[in-house]
Amino acid sequence: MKRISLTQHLIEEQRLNNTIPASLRLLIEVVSRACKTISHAVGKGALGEVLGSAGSENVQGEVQKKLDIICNDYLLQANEWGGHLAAMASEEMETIHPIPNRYPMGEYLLLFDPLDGSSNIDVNVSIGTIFSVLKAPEGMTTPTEIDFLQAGTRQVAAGYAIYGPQTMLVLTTGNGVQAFTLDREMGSWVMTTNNAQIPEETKEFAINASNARHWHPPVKRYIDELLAGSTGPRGKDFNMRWVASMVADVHRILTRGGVFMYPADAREPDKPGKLRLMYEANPMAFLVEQAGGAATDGRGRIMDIQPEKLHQRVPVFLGSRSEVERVTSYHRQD
Ligand code: P6P
Repeated sequence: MKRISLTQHLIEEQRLNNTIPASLRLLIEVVSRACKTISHAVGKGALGEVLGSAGSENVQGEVQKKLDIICNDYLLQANEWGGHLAAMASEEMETIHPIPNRYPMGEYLLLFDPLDGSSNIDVNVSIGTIFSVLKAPEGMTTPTEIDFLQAGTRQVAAGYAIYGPQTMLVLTTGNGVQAFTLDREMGSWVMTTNNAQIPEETKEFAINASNARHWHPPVKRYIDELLAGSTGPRGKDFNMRWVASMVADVHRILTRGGVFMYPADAREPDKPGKLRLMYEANPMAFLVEQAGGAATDGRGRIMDIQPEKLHQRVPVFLGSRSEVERVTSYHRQD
């Protein structure tokens, strides 16, 4: 079977389908190259002297791993000089990172979680890089945080790299979802899935069940029904998975269906869940919707949310459309 490379796919999207301009093609190529570098660093593990804590905390108050910082730097360095970006934002940086004056400023804003699931790094479980691309507002001269506060529907591209048994890049530019597997011998991304589709129905759900006693009633009702299986109102048995690496859980759902949930709960009533809107929920929601699935915060479409803060959190329910619609309807009835 003749497979095409990421480069050929992007050039065809630009030239044949006219869906992406050359500057966005360059941006995606640069990000994909940085993900290859990250894959190499992650793959070394202890041999690379890069495991363990960095002894610092990020803006989220989370302990940073050495690799969190290394991978953040890889993405900054790779994207600074190309002339395609105006600024970047990252889970690992409190404020935005404007392109240095010595480089030309481009028309895009890049947001990323450089190494999502980093609690899994030291135990050799799949982790990933998540990215989201927005256009800088017309007439913007000096980027500020406010320029990033755009709803998820304004994303022009989104994707993730997953560093697992295979290293893969999963991407959308608004024209379906394509997956590329890294051919390590050639150093190239090769398309292995074109137009990924999430099955409407599923028997698999993903949630951190250790938080069950803290869940709000709509989540508790929904999960209790799944656990009741064929003896309960759903009339069928369900299976559970929880990798605690959003990229790995979402990749499984994009591959074979399922529903992923990180709800708000009673532990911290003012905290709307754990996941961040701008560089985790929005890019994953774009991918999931482009693959025929759904993504809500329990009440409304995640991609319709008007952001107020760069690092704001949001409850996440995403995956197979029928299940997301069901759990969302339970919230609306609450
Ligand atoms: P918990 C990883 O730290 C992350 O941000 C997501 O990748 C993952 O889905 C979630 O947190 C896991 O959270 O509370 O189960 O450890």
